[in-house]
Amino acid sequence: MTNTLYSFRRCPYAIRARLALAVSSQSVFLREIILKNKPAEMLALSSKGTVPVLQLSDGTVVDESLDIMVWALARRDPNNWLQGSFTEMLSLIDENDFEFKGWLDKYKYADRFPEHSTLYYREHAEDFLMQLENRLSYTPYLFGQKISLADMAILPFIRQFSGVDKDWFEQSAYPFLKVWLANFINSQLFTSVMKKYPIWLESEQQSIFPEIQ
Ligand SMILES: N[C@@H](CCC(=O)N[C@@H](CS)C(=O)NCC(=O)O)C(=O)O
Repeated sequence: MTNTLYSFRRCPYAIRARLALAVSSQSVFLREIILKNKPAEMLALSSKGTVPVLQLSDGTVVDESLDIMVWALARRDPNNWLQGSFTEMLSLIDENDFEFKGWLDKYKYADRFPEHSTLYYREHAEDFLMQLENRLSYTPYLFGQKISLADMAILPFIRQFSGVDKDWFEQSAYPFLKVWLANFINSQLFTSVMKKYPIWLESEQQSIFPEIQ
């Protein structure tokens, strides 16, 4: 029996989980879901109703994307994403998840938060971008010369930010961040985890992820 991942293709949390599963070659049955119509099987495993959810073959449920990343990399970490200061990486990822993501959502869905303007939300989100730009002006990746857990946990959110207003992002003053993001988006790893899967229906055959290269 193989592990099962409930996923949603465009969700940045699910993307980061798939990145770690793919790099560590942890094979899963991928169940692509629709957020508006979550399968009962997934809710029975994790009642909070967020993706990603990983069910291990021994029944263990891992329903936080970062925990899925760490679980996968602890089994196999061929590119040493876990190398470096774990505490510092977690602290930056925390800032991403608990501060930046909030501003990103408000920037993206500004019409749902009419108390302030789109510009206001974007400027708050930019505090985090500036911090990343500063780091990337010294080294090509957030924690040095090579990709780490922090890059892969944060990049899907920066990609989402860049897509809210592409024209604005393209002319924005974040040269190092833009190169870092472009390298990620053009990477084989990212392309491979963004492959489209049919929506999972109970009766349907299972999709295997990652695909054997
Ligand atoms: N802390 C969770 C957050 C996951 C999350 O919020 N995922 C979003 C999709 S990007 C979700 O499932 N939202 C529930 C919904 O929209 O109903 C994690 O890291 O896995």
